[in-house]
Amino acid sequence: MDEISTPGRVAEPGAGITLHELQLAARNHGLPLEAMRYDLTPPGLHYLLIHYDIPYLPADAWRLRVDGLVDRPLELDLAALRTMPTHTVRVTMECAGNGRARLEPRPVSQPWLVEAIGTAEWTGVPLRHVLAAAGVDASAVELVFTGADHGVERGVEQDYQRSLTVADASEPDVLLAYAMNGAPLTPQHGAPVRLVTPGWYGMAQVKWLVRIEAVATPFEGFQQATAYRFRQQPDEPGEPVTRMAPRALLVPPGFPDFMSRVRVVRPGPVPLEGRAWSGRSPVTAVEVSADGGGTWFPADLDPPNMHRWAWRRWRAAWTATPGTHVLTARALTADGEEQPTAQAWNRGGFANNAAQHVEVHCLT
Ligand SMILES: Nc1nc2c(c(=O)[nH]1)N[C@H]1C(S)=C(S)[C@@H](COP(=O)(O)O)O[C@H]1N2
Ligand SMILES: [Mo]
Repeated sequence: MDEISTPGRVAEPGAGITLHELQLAARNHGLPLEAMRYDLTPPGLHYLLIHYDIPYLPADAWRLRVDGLVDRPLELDLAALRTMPTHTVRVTMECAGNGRARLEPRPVSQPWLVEAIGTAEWTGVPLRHVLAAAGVDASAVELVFTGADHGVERGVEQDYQRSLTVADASEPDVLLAYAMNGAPLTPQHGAPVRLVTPGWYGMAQVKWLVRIEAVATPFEGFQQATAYRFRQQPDEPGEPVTRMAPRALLVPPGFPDFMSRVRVVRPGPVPLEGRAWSGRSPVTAVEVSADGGGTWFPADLDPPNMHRWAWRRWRAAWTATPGTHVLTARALTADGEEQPTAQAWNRGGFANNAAQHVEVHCLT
């Protein structure tokens, strides 16, 4: 029983990742960063994060219950959902734990470096249409979303559940998505229907959605009130993790060393490119450094486009000289938020958007 009631912990200084963390990392893979060249992440390359097991949920047996404080409780099957108005949104999604493995001390959990990202076009029914059909009562303050997956986490047995305020849930781009990049959802991404909340970290985007309940008081479930809080001490309530902090990443330049993945380039011009995004205010500039953050120069950002919630490509020119270099990039947003070069530590290891460092060896 010890195994299943272990409280959240941070690793001893210098301790390597555990076999439990390796097991999580093998199930939940990241985006190979070279795939950031694609505007839309090809199927199978989008990162994955699954707390428990992928539930077996055949599409023809699936039902979505909408109940609680509503005038007309609903039970929808996939055919009923598909008769409702559809909308497609391009969304860059990132796990709130992205960057966790670089924190010191290291919170013990899924050990992401920087690769827990992906960009997909999600198609489905805007949630507000379903809420209107059910008639959410004025006394409701939140909607609780329940997935079909079940597990135990730090001793608490649970279905995966998250909530949104009625206002957040009614945003026009919040979807009950049944397609990803034009194809039915795959089992690992939440088939047959998941919630998509553009701009939010991944934990809000409940997969294998089977129930939406309108409730009169803020939801206090595990994934809302215990996990996904910014805390320095285990016993403080903490602030909730919500929207994605700004981040820029480089498409790895040159070619990799197999084991270390250190990059190798030849002397001369090396075109740099990458992506930048924020779930808060839009990214308006990216800066690049070739000396580990000592000096910065501006990158060229692709023109703003219609995809408010998707990453933007940036490019920069760099001339490599023999030796070792540390490339880094940082995103800046319209409201003046600057991606930090130092990490902001918290016990859960959330939202560590410290600028990425890419070690490059230039041959002679
Ligand atoms: N039902 C359910 N929904 C879930 C999860 C889960 O474990 N169960 N993981 C969440 C987390 S933490 C993330 S980061 C995203 C990952 O979505 P993806 O695997 O499609 O990239 O799904 C979210 N939705
Ligand atoms: Mo996540």
